[in-house]
Amino acid sequence: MTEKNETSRRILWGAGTARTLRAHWMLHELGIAYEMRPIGSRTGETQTAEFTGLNPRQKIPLLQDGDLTLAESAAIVTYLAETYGQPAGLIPPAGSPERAKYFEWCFFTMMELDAHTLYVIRKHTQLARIYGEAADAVRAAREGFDKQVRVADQLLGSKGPFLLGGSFTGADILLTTCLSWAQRLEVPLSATLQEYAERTTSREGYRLGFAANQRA
Ligand SMILES: N[C@@H](CCC(=O)N[C@@H](CS)C(=O)NCC(=O)O)C(=O)O
Repeated sequence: MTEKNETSRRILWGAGTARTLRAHWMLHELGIAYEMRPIGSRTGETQTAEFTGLNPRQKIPLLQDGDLTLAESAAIVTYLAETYGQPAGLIPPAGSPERAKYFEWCFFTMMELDAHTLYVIRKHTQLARIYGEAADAVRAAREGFDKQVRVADQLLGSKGPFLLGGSFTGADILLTTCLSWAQRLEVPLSATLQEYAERTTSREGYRLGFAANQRA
């Protein structure tokens, strides 16, 4: 797999959002070179013929790694960790109980925190001009986020320092980006979750990935 690292052309499409940050962050955790196409969301740049040809979903992030074209931020983070990050412990070994827990945290974070609650809040507040006002849905989503994220809060309060224990993994990238997103939406976080986010965002990979994720 490391030969691929040295020879294939790697291009990451997308910048400027919590979801694009996930891919930039993992690439910088791995320290592997890539080209950037920092197209933005809601700019029309995901609708061009060139990008639509690559991703008919018209969504960022999108990774090209040699012949592979891959959408979905959690899939990109997991693919990169599996292909290039096992020596660094960025994902547990395939088939292990720890890998099963890695998947549990990834799917939980993407579904219960990203899609079901944070994005619902965003849709009916910051994007209300498109999706409409829906105060009840926003209230329920805030409560839902609070209830669901408590699972991470309890685990990190009693174990940690990362979701899977001693090793920082792709699952921490997904959770941290959701926690930062929650803070931007003024959803309160417990002291344990704030300390966790301070720990994960103090990493060099985060600092470099965050800088790469800025749109000029
Ligand atoms: N589940 C997808 C969601 C991707 C997504 O919705 N991306 C948004 C930006 S955060 C997007 O590209 N929207 C299309 C646009 O705004 O043009 C993932 O995690 O990658």
